[in-house]
Amino acid sequence: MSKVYVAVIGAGGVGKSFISQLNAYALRSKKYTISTILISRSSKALLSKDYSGLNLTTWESDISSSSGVKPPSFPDETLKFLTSAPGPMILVDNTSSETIAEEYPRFLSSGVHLVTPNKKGFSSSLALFKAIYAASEAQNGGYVFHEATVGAGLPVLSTLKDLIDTGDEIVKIEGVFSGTMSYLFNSFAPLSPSGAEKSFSACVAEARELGYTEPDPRDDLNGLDVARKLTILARLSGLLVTEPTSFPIQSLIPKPLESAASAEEFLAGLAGFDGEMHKVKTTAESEGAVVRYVGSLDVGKGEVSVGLRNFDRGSTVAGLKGSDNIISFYTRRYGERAMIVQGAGAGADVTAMGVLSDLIKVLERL
Ligand code: NHO
Repeated sequence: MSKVYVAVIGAGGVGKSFISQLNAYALRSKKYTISTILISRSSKALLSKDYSGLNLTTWESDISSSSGVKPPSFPDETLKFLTSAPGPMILVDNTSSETIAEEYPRFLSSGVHLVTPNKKGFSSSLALFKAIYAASEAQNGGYVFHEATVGAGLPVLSTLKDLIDTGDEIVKIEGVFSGTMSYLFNSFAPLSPSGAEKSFSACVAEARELGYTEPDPRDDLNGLDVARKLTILARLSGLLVTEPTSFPIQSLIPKPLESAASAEEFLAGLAGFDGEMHKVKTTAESEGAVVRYVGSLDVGKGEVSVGLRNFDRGSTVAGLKGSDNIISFYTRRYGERAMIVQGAGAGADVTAMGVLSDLIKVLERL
């Protein structure tokens, strides 16, 4: 059995689910002994100072008890602790912290492997993106995998890599990349309307109550989450966009509500703009189409865009259900019919699955 060490930073929705999946994997693995030596939240952490490993069944009560200590400082103490492990070390960043992402190159250069659903490192400045890959590809650099940064557990980045590595040519990638936006438009402009029509603001409020949106829905409606995903896909396809804001992003936040003081104030004001979204919806309907929020990347033309588009009622995008994502790869080999990846694209369990499958990829390469 090979012994491998794992450190988990961030134990919120995805982090908790990841730890539970990791525990189950470790128990059934006949090949690897996995020792988790750090679980860190913003203000409390569990450390296995002798590297023997934490108890992944009781960690939640342990971290809130006297066993929970102040997290080691980041990056210095954390890096020292990780690089002193007596075997291969995998860092799992389950936060959305930019500060942590900025230190990825240092950890990778020190031979620490990295898996993460955190989009920041790969979709902020191009310099950071390049530094991460340069550190990983240098001699003795750690492996880096971030499948869950696009489409949660769906095989989006691994599919893109396989297409490129086997010599296919990416022409265009497009689809619905946000579980929140998918849910929102599938209920606002359904393919088969049933009963009373719902206003856009009512759909946003409902999506928020069901936990599909960020606590402040503006963080979904501004389109930046989708823009970050498109930035990652563009860069991995060879289109080196400089920032996630360097291409057109259609925000669904009415200008006057950008500065609303709270999510509640925003939602209350949104009803005043329902007429505009209703018009968008009925215009699409009059053309036999439905409106959806999509991202599109044209590698040949070097264009990326994020926003509303009308889709023919018979199209696959129009037929999406719930909060599903759909990503179509148009390539030289697959042609106009595209290779399509579709399924749940948001939620803690499916995102954690993407993170764990990346960790297994690292194990298989050690
Ligand atoms: P949480 O629940 O806020 O958890 C983050 C935790 O990190 C918190 O407990 C916080 O205290 C801790 N933390 C922050 N800074 C820290 C620090 N310096 N040290 C230690 N701990 C720290 O967030 P989630 O939902 O668990 O998300 C975790 C990461 O996964 C984020 O980077 C998020 O962007 C990413 N992610 C989540 C989802 C999802 O469904 N929850 C998805 C992808 C990636 O596929 C999903 C998706 O795209 C959803 C999207 N909104 C959509 O399509 O609609």
